[in-house]
Amino acid sequence: METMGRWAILLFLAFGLGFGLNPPPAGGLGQVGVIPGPSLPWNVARINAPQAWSITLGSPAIVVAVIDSGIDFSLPELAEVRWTNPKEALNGRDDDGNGYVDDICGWDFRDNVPAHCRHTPIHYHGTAVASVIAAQAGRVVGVAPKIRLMDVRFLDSRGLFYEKDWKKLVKAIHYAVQNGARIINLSILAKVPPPREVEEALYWAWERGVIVVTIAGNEGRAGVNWLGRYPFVLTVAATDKADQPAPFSNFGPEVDLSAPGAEIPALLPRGAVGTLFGTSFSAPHVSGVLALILSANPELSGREAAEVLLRTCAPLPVDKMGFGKGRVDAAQAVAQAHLQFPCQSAPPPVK
Ligand SMILES: [Ca+2]
Ligand SMILES: [Ca+2]
Repeated sequence: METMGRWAILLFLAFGLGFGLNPPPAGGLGQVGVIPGPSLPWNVARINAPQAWSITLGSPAIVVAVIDSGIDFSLPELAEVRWTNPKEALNGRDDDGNGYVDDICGWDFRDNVPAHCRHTPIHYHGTAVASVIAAQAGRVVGVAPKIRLMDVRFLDSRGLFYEKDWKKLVKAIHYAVQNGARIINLSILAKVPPPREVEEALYWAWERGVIVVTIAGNEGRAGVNWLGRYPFVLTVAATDKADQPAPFSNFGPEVDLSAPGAEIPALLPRGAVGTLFGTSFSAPHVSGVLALILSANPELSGREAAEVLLRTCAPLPVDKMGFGKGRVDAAQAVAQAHLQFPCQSAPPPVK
């Protein structure tokens, strides 16, 4: 017998989607590090990412897994940040023995094929999330434009998932951790409690030093959705252009910190630029800053990186509680990650 719950699992919510008028770039990639004004989105400036870039633009050794609806890496701003599996070749065999044949650049858990072989259309959500984390300068630039993004598709062509899909999420989390991701961006939510296996997978990731970043939800209410209620994930609420809590953002004691989530310019599949709203687009700012922290100091554990992140948030100028430690600040976070651990710095001069 079917249950209501079977169809009740949803997802992220991105609303007010608008498509920008920016045409595709006439040339190739812009030069990362010299960001022309029009391509520096307000949200990336607001979290002080350009100041952090004087220390690091991100390291290719730091991998963020985007468990989402798939990423369009044909876009010039994303082409070079695609994670590739160094131990896998395209030959019909599972060269690295990880259980996935020819997973040269991630896995599509929706179609159950290598990410480059997917056959169902991708929803825009994953590409937009990826763009906020790591787009290289072009029509927009992301927070950490020199890291790598692992494409781990979970959501279907409409951006949805259902109760029967929980096992896919567990596999996706395991895949990300076992193949070297240090951060997992999970801009998805569910209205019903996930099964125990999902909780165990998230805790398993945390125990291995992988930081899972997820969302508060978009109903403008006290209380966050799953997966944001777990204590061993970072749960992100949304702020707006005025550095105020976004009216649509959920909030509550489960929220760890906040990041811009309203009027976010981001790339969409096939190359349009959208203006997006939702905590789905707040979380990737946090994933990007965590990637910068670990790029500045790869020796930090996941827990230490999360502590630096939370310690350096800018307090929100509001009385409203429930938005965590405040708005993420890339410059402060990276400066602390870089300087606070002298073992990573040059040795002190000999007396
Ligand atoms: Ca493999
Ligand atoms: Ca192979």
